[in-house]
Amino acid sequence: MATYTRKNAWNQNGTFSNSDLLWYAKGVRAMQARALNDQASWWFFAAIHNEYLSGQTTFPGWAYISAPPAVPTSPLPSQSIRDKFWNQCQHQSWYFEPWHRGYLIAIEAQIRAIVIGLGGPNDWSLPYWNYFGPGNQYKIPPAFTQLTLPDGSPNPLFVKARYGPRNNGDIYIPLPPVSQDCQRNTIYTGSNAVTPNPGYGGPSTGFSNAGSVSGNLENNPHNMVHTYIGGSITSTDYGLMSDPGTAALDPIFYLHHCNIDRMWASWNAAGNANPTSTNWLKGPAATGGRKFVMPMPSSRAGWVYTPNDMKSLSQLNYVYDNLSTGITKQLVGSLAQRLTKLGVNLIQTQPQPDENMDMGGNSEMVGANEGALTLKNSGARTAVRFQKEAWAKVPKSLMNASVTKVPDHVYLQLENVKGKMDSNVLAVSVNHKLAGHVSLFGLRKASSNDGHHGGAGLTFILDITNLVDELHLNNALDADSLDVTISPDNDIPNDEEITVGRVSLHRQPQS
Ligand SMILES: [Cu+2]
Repeated sequence: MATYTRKNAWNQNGTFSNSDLLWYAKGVRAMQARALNDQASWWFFAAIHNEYLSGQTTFPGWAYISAPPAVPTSPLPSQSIRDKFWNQCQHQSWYFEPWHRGYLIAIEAQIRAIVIGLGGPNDWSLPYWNYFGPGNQYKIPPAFTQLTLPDGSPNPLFVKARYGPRNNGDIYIPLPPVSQDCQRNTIYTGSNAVTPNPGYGGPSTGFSNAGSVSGNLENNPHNMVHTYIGGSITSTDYGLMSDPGTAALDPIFYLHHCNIDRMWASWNAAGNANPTSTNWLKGPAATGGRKFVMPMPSSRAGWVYTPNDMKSLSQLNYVYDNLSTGITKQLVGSLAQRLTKLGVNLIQTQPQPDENMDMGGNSEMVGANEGALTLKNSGARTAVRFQKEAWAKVPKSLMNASVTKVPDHVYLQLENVKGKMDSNVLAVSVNHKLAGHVSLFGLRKASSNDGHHGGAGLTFILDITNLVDELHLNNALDADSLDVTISPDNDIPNDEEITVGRVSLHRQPQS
């Protein structure tokens, strides 16, 4: 059934000798030549993802973006067209994967139609940027950083506001902290021995243009790659990729998402299942939310799709030339490793059942800090105090560890993180050991009062099970608190504030 093959953008060293990239550039140029209110324009497509066209009187308002690209802010399409198509992207949600798959199919169809019209190959397909690939592939393909095409005309793939992880215009993905560990997860929504909360694909939500908790694929690599590509210089000049309301203006956006889509396909190909609940399959429209709908070259009215239509590449007309990520799932292996470390004799090991627990379903809060924290450049430090009785179950479960009594999982939660600048990554440490990194992609939207959650901000769930195991082995769990430090990767400008509502600690029993 497959007619189209999406290939690695680093073929021919990621230069314009790779004809997929050269035709992409020509397609982007043609879409950029169309007006904002043309449903087949570059600008309209970026607004389908998310936009800052009205009510924003400074950057990231689209009128304040420094060219290139020169972003038009008029003529606006009618209100009904905007309500139907714009601000659809699904984030912090189990719809993240299927919504973006349909979005890629739609822009690929637009560009393919242009390529064919210009006499190019009629099977042109969107290339992907696999930053996890060998050699130089962690760097942005060079075709995106040159000022001109081979014929000397301006390169539409070049974007000024793309600053990179060191904010100096050098665009690459730092590995680690960006990783594809999420590919080891075995549950789309929920958790088990190898899948930390809230699961690979994200928490069950309704229509979620800006939400609260990202799934593991969305959190890392997706969100991390966004903020590392975008970066920032000041609070009034940060990279387009750093914020969902400007991200799809940068042509690298679609190659990044193509890789995320490839990872999802790879995860399914490894035998992991998508949700089977009708709420997921039918999408938010089935319960009164908006429809997923895209303009198509063949249909001005738009193509309506559901997660059920997107759930497997076998139903669609494209494939990836390569689905390997170099990560294999090790369900029993990683549990065995944990138990061995805790001194459990594994001789009678039986395979663990693949439990599918809903996020937070059986978890219990076992500690918290005093309350809100403000993050400055120097970061923030807080004591997460144990709630004695509840916490006592954690060390107890560790002491009683056996093959049939798998000890608790422990999560640290940064709740209701709010602010206006998405272009940052926070490093979180517990008792001076790194617990993980989180990207603030989506922070502004999630913090604004007109957001769907009324500005609740982003919440991050860090799996600190191994760290707590380590403390237990070092007899360091008899203190009355954990010491948590949060350090920003990028400077937080003086006029900006990032707040953390609360830092809390949770246990999740495994048996
Ligand atoms: Cu994205």
